[in-house]
Order: sequence, then structure tokens, then C-alpha cells
Amino acid sequence: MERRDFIYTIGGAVVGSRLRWPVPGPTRAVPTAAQLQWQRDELAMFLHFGVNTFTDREWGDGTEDPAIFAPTALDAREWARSAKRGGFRTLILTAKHHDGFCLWPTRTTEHSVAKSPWRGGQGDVVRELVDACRAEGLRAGVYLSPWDRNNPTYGTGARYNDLYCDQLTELLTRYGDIAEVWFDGANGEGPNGKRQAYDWPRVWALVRRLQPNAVMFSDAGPDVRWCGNENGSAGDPNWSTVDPGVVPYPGASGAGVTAALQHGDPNGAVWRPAEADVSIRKGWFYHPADDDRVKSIDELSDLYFTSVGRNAKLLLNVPPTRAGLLHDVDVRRLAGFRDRLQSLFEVDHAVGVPARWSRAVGGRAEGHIDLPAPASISIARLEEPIERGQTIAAYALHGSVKPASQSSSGDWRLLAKGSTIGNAKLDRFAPTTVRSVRLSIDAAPEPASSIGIRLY
Ligand code: FUL
Repeated sequence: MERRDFIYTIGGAVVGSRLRWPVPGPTRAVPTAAQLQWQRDELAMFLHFGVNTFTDREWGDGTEDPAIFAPTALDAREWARSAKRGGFRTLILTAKHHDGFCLWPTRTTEHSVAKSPWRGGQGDVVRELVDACRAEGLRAGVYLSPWDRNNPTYGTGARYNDLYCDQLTELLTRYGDIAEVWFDGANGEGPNGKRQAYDWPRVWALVRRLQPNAVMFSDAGPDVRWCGNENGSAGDPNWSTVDPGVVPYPGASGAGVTAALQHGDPNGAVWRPAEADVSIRKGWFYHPADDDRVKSIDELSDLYFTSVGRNAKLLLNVPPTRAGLLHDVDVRRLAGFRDRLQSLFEVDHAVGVPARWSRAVGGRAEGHIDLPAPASISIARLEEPIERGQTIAAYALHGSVKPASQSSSGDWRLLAKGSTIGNAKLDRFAPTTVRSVRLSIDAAPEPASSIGIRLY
């Protein structure tokens, strides 16, 4: 058996240790360049903003007067700066929520910012968001609610589909690169409500043609999937591969849907990683009554572990106020969140340490790293090279106070045990002083090619 030692680098710097062994090329689904970028960004910010901000509601009914949309000091640059300070890489705006009010001056309906007093009816929130993102080096995304409670064509089938595609066309041709298009599966129409038969293949093909580098989000992807809840908590295990037949369209219900969204499928033919959406506040829209219910830094940091740390991406909603600004409390929490992550992940004790693997047979493998000196660690970050797909189904991480070569079986203490790894798996454990760690891969549908290990 061939024996090799490796370290690996990202952006030119040695960032961790990597156990690596030779395997044939991947036969499993792999991400596109856009999906890879999307996941490596780790954090995106959601901005729920619109007439609900002014009515204090979560779901508008579509009868709102556009004149109520009157932010007094809207500053998208402030949103972008706060997002950047918090470590977020993409901002996704509710260009249209279920109430049908469009935050850009659309030709498709009168129900838009063009009929509001804001900026004298000349305003365009999507434009301001996109410009702010460009200025801060961030990506922009749009949420366009399929469910529309204002438009008279909603429920007619083809006519609404035409209108929806026209709205998408405006959003995807007027503003340059859009990184993510978010399709919400919600539809609260009761049994007597309108039923719209969406033409999803047409919608997806349109987005692909107009913005080939954008990822599309919905329950059913096609590029990234909902994680099955709105708590920011991805499944464990969490495979980035899915069986596309289980959730064929956004909002689909049925046996196995929730489990498929939460966990993916190790044998799934399609790469569709999970996005974990959650609000920093109780609601998605800004409500003054929620000012003392903003998630704490501890809670935000926990969310990082249950989303990014479980092979998902975190989409955190931070809703602008009626002024059109992020609330001070939220802004402080975002900065505190970033500072917390920075301090937790400041010192990687595995940086530059050569990793040795001792066996790689079938789906099983084992390797170790020796640290230069004993170190107290309490977090492990494991990483698969997902550009080759995702394969690990079970692992265990042990630590010893002695170098691996001097450790007998009684010296190894279990630090963490888990199932999937994917882009990142974070495990927290009681602070433990170790000189070496041993990683065993106990199950994998295909042998993994390498695993990154970082120890904090
Ligand atoms: C849900 C919507 O009904 C909520 O209002 C919010 O937009 C959330 C992100 O998705 O389905």
C-alpha cells in the first residue's frame, strides 16, 4: 500500500492537515463551480423588506396601498457594510414577497415602488442593493415569491406564468450578475383559494439562460435545496446528494419529503446541497416588538455549528426597519458573531502538520496527525474535498496525550463521532489536551480521496 504525507493549502497559506490516499476518479455526483462557490462562502444574509415592514405583518394580503412603503432613510450600503462586517458574502433581498409588492419599478404590475412616495416614485431597492453589494465586494441575490396575493392573473396558469417569467427576466437582465435566485415554496391559500399550476421547467430554464452562474434555491433545487425547517438547523447526517424524484417541485409534500430535505441521500444522483434559513429575530420582517428578541451571539454561534458545521450553508435573515436601515441591536450582534467565530477559530493546532494515513481499505481508512507539542483543543473541523463529491458516512476522532507511535489503545480518548462530513463538519467537545489525533473512517459508499482536519 502506498504511503504518503500531505499538507494542503488554501489561498497560499497552509491551513490545516489533510489525510489523503489515492482513489480512482469520482463516479458520484459532484458540484458545479457555482455550487462550490456558493457553499464555500458559508454565510449569506437574507433581507425581508416590503409593505409588511410598514404594516407590522408577516404575510401581506396584497391589498396594501403602495403609498405605505415609505422608508425614511434607506441605505443599502449600510446593509452591505454590516453584512460584510459579519462575514456574510451574499445578500438576498425579497424583491417580491407573497403580497405581490415589487421593490423594483417593474413593467409587469402597478403594484410596486413606482407608486410609492419613496424617492418620489423613482426608487429601485433592487438597484440600490446590487450597487451596494458591488461596492462592498459582495454578491447579490433575489427572492421572488411565486405565490402572489395581489396579481389578478395569479391562479390562471399560463397568464401568471408569463408574468412571473417577465418579472424574473427584469430582475435577471437589468442588474448584472445575480448569484442566487430564491423560490419560496409557501402558499397559504386555503382549500377554496386560487391554485396556480407553475411551470417550473420553464422558470428554471429561463434563469439558467439569463444567469448561468446563479444558483437556484427551492425545496426542489434545482441547485440548492431547503434544509426542511426554518430554524437554521441542517440534518445530521446531511448528504449533498439527493434523489430528485422525492421532492420534484417547490412546496411538494408527501412521504419522505422532510427527511429528504433534512438528510439528502447518499445514493442520490444529483448534487443539491442544503441551505439553512433562519431569522435573527422572531419574524422574517421587522417588528418593533421583536427588538428585544434578537438572537444572542451564543445563539448565532450555535447556528453556525448546526448549519455550516453540518455541511450546509447558513442564510441568516436580518430585516431592515421602517427607516430602511438595519437595527442597531442586529448590527451589533452581527459584529459580535463574527468576532466570536474569529476567536473560536483563531488558532488551528493542525496547521502545517503532516498527516499520516495507515490504511485505506474499501470504505474504511485511518490516519493520524502528531502535533509538535501538546495542545488543548475543543473543536474539530473536518472537510471532504467536495469537488470530488461526498462519500464519508461514519467517522470517529480520538485524541492521545502521547505521540501516535507511543500511544497504546488505552491512551486514545474519543473526542467526536459522526456520520457525514461534506464541505465542513464541526464537532465540539470538552477541552482536551492532545499530542496526537486519530481519525477513523468507518463507512463510505466510495473511498474518500482525502480529509482535511483542523483542530481548535
Ligand atoms: C416562508 C415564507 O412564507 C416566509 O414569509 C419567509 O419568506 C420564509 C423565508 O419563507 O416560506
